[in-house]
Amino acid sequence: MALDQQTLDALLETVARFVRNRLVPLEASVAENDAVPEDVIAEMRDLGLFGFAIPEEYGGLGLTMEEEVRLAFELGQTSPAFRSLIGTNNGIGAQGIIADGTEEQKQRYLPRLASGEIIGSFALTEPGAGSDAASLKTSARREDGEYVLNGTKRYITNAPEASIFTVFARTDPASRGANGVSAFIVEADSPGLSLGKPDRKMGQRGTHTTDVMFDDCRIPASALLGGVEGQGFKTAMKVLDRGRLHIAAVSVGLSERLIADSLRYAMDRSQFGKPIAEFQLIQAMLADSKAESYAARCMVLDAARRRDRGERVSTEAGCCKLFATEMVGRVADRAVQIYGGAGYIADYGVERFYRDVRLLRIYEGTTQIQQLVIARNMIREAQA
Ligand code: COS
Repeated sequence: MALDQQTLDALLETVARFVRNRLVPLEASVAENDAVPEDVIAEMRDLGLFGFAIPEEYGGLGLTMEEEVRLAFELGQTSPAFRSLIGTNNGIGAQGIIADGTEEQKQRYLPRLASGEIIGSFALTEPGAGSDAASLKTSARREDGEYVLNGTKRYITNAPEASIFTVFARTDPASRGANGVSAFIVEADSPGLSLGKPDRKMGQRGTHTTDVMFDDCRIPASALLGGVEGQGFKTAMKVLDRGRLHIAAVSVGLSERLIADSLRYAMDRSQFGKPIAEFQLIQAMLADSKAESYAARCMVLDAARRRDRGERVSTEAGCCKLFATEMVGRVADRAVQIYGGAGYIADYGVERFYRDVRLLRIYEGTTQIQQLVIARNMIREAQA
C-alpha cells in the first residue's frame, strides 16, 4: 500500500462525502448545462483528485492500483461526467508519460497534471482506426530536427479542455502494423493543431469529445515519448490495460449507486397495497443486480492486487472490463424496470444513468475487443 490504512480510509471517506453531498445534487444541472461548474473543479483540485494515480515524486497521491480502484468505486457513485474530467489526468492522458516518458518529460508535465493545472488527453482513435488501433494513419515525419504531424483523431475525451495530448502516429510509413507507431506529447497550442465541433453524444453530458486535427503540425523532436520511435503501440496497450481496470471499477461504483436507488424506490413505491420490494419478481431483479455487482467488485479487487504484485494483468483487466461494464448495463436496465414509468422520465435521473453507462462497453476497448484479448492470451499461454 502506498498509503497507510488510516490515511486511505480517511481519503475514501472524504471522497465519498464529497460525492454524496457535493456532486450528486449537481447531476441534473451538469447534464442540463453540459458542463461541470468551475468551483467544483477547484474543489477536485484541492482534494488531489487530478493526481491520485500520479507518483508522489511528481506531485500526485501515488495510489497503488488497489487503492485506485477503491477510490473509483466511490467516484463511480455519481454521474460519470465528474470522473471523466479527472479520469484522463490519472489515466490515459498521463499513464503513457509515467510508463514510458523520459525523466525530462515527466518533470515537465506530471506535476501540472497532478495539480489539475493542465488537462491531459489521449489521442489514439481515428476515423478509420477504432478497434483496429494498429492500423492508424496519422503520420509523423521527421524533418529539420522536428516532427510534422498529419491526420485526424476522433472521439477524443477532454480534447476541448486539454493542454497536452498523447498522440499516436506512424513514424515508419513502410510499416503498416503496430511496430511503425510512435507516441508523442503534443501541446494543444502547437501550430497546425485544431479541434472539431464538440460531438453530440447519447449521454455523459458534461464530458466533451471532439476530433483533433493535425495539419502539418510541427512539434519538437523532444516530444517523442521516451525518445524512442516504434514503441508507441505498446505504450498505448499498457495504458489501456490499466485504464480497463479503472473503468471496471467505475462500473462497479455506478452499479452500486443504481442498486441503492432502485432498492430505495422499491421500498417506497407501493402497488397492490404494499411496497413493490415485497414482490418476488422485483426481488429477483434486485438480487441479480446485487450478486453481479458483488462479483465484479471481487474481480476488480483481485486483478488490482495482482497488478500491484507485479503480475501482468492484461487478461484479468480484459475480464474485469468485459464483465463489469456489461454488468452495469444490465443493472441500469433493471433499475429502469424497477422504476417503471418513472424510469423513463428524465426527472428521476435513472434514464440518464442508463444512457451514461452505455459508453462503458465501448470506450477503452469494446466488449468484443476484451473477448478477443482474453481468448488470444488464453491460447498463447496454452501454446507456451
Ligand atoms: N501490453 C504490452 N504490450 C502489448 C500489449 C499489452 N497489453 N498488447 C499487445 N502488446 C504488444 C504485443 O506484444 C505486440 O508486440 P510485438 O510485436 O513486439 O510482439 C504489439 O503490441 C502488437 O500487438 P498485437 O499483435 O496484439 O496487435 P493487434 O494489432 O493484433 O491488436 C488489439 C491488438 C486488437 C488488442 C488492440 O488493437 C486493441 O486493444 N484495440 C482496441 C483499441 C482500444 O481500446 N481503443 C480505445 C481507444 S482509447 S478510449
